[in-house]
Amino acid sequence: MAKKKSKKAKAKSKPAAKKPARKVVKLAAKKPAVKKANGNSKSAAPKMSNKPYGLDGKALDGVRILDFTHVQSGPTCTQLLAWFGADVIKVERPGVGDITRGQLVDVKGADSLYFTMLNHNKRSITIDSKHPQGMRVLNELIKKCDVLVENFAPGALDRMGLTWDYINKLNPRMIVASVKGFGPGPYEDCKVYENVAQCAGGSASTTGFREGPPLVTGAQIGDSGTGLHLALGIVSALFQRNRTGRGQKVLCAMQDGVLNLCRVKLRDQQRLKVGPLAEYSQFGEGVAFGAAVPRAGNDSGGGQPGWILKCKGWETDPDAYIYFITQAPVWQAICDIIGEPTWKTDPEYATPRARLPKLKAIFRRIEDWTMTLTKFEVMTQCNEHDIPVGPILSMKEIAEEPSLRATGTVVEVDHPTRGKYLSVGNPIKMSDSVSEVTRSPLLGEHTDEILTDVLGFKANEIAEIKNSGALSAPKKEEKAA
Ligand code: CAO
Repeated sequence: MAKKKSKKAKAKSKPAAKKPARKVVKLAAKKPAVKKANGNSKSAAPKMSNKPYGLDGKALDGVRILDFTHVQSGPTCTQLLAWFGADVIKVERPGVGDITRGQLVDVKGADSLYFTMLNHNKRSITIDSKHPQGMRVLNELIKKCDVLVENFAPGALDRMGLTWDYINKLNPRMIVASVKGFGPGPYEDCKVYENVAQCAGGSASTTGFREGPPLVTGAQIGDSGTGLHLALGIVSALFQRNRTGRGQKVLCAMQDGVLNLCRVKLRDQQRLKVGPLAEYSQFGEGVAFGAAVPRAGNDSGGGQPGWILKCKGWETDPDAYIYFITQAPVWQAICDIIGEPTWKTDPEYATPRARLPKLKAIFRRIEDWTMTLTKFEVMTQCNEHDIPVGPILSMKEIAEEPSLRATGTVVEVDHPTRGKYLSVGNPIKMSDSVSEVTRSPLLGEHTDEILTDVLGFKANEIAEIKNSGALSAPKKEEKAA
């Protein structure tokens, strides 16, 4: 919006030649607000807490999330926000809920681990969003919440009647955050799951061995990766709202999220134009490069050559391997540790450039040494010399690792219908916002308390809404009809 020019600005814009004799203007003695690096004025900064760190609430206390997410990408995002203290109200379809409640079920009659591990610290309310009384409840929730997070198929939220214009009118401060498979463009209407995103975002094409087909990774970079991206977008939008007073749309396309994580491969695509990628082992093997970045097997992602090597017991243990990096500054230590001291000065081995064409043979020689030791023994010996190595840890070993339990990265959670189970806690540790992991909600567990405490409905109104059927599963006969 164009602003009216101030007197001072008008005077400034006059041509220099016509400028009157310089007048000394006495500025008011009022102290200007000191601008801090974050753009807030000092006077707006809250008084510093004198409570001990970790005992003055949580980072997102007071933030309320209308959580319309399901499956993995969206729930990852809202679970993180809940761990940071947001009140996350998960809206689920009556009788059904998030589809993952019933997927990959391991304990009959109980919510699956798929669901419980992605929905900690949330509350659940069941609402049929296509029922007029359901929409009545949703309208109130929109007014009472700060953020709506959803990862429905493209268009589903609009079809419910919850368009941006509608939400923005009801609550102009609301942030509407969405995960979609693709951003605007030819594929924007497509439904997308994890592996589709891995393929469309450049991960599959660059993962696996050169001789084999593209591979998807075990890390859920499409779902959980995009959920992480979305959480950052939401927190940034909340921060901006402190200044602007208004909400905004936040969109994370899974293709974009995966590509962001594959950034180094787009780097390599451009480097191909100026020559072969010398750090890829196919260079040393004399195999020509094509038009696109190839799959690099277990080559190191950075400029330091690395490979996965067998360790003692590999014949029977599929995880008896170690990732070994021949970092240039510790090359001399590597030569000593594997028993090839002459390689330290031999011009055929002494420099990274000389080693590049023979990396395969060098790693084979290092493997002769690693195969004499367990992966943990290799790690101990290498760490003494600052040689970077990574033991291939199985999920069993990770689950049993005491240090991960001690930090709360792996936590044991109790659940009323399934009993104790292991989960991954908040991987982001904050000294003044400590995360406790509480169990996921049962379907609709908090419906009454949300209607009463959050939305302030009176008993007769609650009865009216409930009797309408908007919060419960349709009866069998209705379903069949
Ligand atoms: N009350 C009434 N209806 C509800 C409801 C509620 N509380 N919650 C959901 N629904 C309805 C939706 O309105 C939608 O109905 P319409 O198609 O008639 O508009 C319907 O449930 C199904 O929603 P959906 O299309 O999102 O679900 P799906 O199982 O068919 O698709 C998925 C799942 C993940 C492919 C799709 O949601 C999607 O592409 N999401 C975006 C990308 C994404 O997040 N993918 C990652 C998922 S994790 O691997």
